[in-house]
Amino acid sequence: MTKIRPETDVSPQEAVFQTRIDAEEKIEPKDWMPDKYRKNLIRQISQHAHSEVIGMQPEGNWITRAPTLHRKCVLLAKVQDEGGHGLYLYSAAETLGASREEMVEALHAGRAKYASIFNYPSLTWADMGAIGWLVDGAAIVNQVSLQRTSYGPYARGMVRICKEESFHQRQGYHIMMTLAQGSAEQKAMAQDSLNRFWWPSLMMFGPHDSESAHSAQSMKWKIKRQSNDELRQKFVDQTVKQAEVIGLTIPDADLSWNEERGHYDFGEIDWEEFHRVINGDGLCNRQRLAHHVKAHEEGAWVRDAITAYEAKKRQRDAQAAA
Ligand code: FAQ
Repeated sequence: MTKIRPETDVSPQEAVFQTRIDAEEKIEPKDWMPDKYRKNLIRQISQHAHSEVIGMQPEGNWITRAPTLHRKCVLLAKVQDEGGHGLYLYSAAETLGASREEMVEALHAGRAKYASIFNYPSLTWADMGAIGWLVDGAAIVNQVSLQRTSYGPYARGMVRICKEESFHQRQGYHIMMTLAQGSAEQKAMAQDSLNRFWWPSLMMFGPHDSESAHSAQSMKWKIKRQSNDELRQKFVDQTVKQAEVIGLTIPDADLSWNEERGHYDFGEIDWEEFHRVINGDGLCNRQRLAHHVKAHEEGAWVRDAITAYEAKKRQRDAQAAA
C-alpha cells in the first residue's frame, strides 16, 4: 500500500505527478494520475462536450431561415463543426475511462451541466451574428488558454477546435457588421441582439474567482491556465473595440477604460440570473434538454445499426484471417 507522508498528506506518486505538471509535461491517458484529477477532467471535458452539442440548437433553429444561400451554407457548416467539436471532446473524456453512455445519461438526468448561454432563445437572424461574434468569441478566449491544459488529449483537441472557432467568430462578426451597415431596422436588430447576448456571454466564464469551487485545484493541476475573471477581462477588452468598429453599443453603463489598470472596467453580472440558469431554470433549459433526449432516442436505431455492422465486420475479418 502507498504510504501517505504525514507532513504534506501527499503520496509519493502524487508528488511525482505534481512535479511533472510543474515542469509543463503533458499527462497522457495511460499515465498515473490522482483520482480527483481524472474526475475533475471528466467533469469539465464532458460538460464542454455537452455545451458544443446543445449549442447546435439555437443556431440549428435558423438554418432554414438564413437570408441567402451563402449564409445558409456557412451556418450549416458551422453547426456541423460544433457537433464535431462535441465528438472530439467526448473522445478525449473517454480516454479517461468515462463511457459515452454515462456522460449522456448524466446530461439527461441533469447531473452534468452545459454552458448557460445556450439556454437563451435565438429570436432573430441577428442572433446568428451575436452568437458567432460573442459566444464563439468568448469560447475562443477560454479555449486558446486550454490549448496549454495539462491533459494531452484535451490540449490537442483544443488546438483544432480553436482553428474552427475562429472561422465561426468571424462569420458571426460579419453578419453583425453587415446588419450594422444596413437599414435602420437592420441596425436596430443587431443592437437588440447585442443587448440580449452581452451579459449571458460574460457569464460563460463562470463565477468570480473568489466564488469558483474548482478553480484553485484546477489551476494547480494546470487543467485551467487562466482564471475565470482573467479570461472574462480579456474578452471584454477585445470585444469593446470590435463593437466600436461596427458602430454598436455595449449595453453596460459602467463600462469605461481604466488607464491605470490598462483594462476596461465593467458592470456587475446578475449572479442571481446566472445561478438560476445553470440550475435548470433559464428560458430554454427544458426545451434544450427535451430536444436532446428526443434526438438521442430517435437515433438509437442508427447506433444499433453501426454496432451490428461493426460486429459483423469483425466476424468476417476474423474468418478471413483464419
Ligand atoms: N454555464 O468552479 P467553477 C462553446 C458551473 S463551448 C454552466 O468556476 P470550472 C462553443 C461549473 O461547471 C462553451 N455552468 O467551474 C460553441 C461548476 O459546476 P459543477 C463551453 C457553469 O469548471 C459556440 C460550477 O458552475 N466551454 O460555446 C458556467 O472551474 C457557439 C462552479 O464553477 C467550456 O466548457 C456556465 N457559464 O470553470 C458551441 C470550456 N460557469 O461542474 C455552439 C471548458 C460555471 O461543479 C455555438 N470549461 N459553471 O456542477 C471551462 O473552462 C470551465 O469548466 C468553466 C467553469 C470556465 C466553464
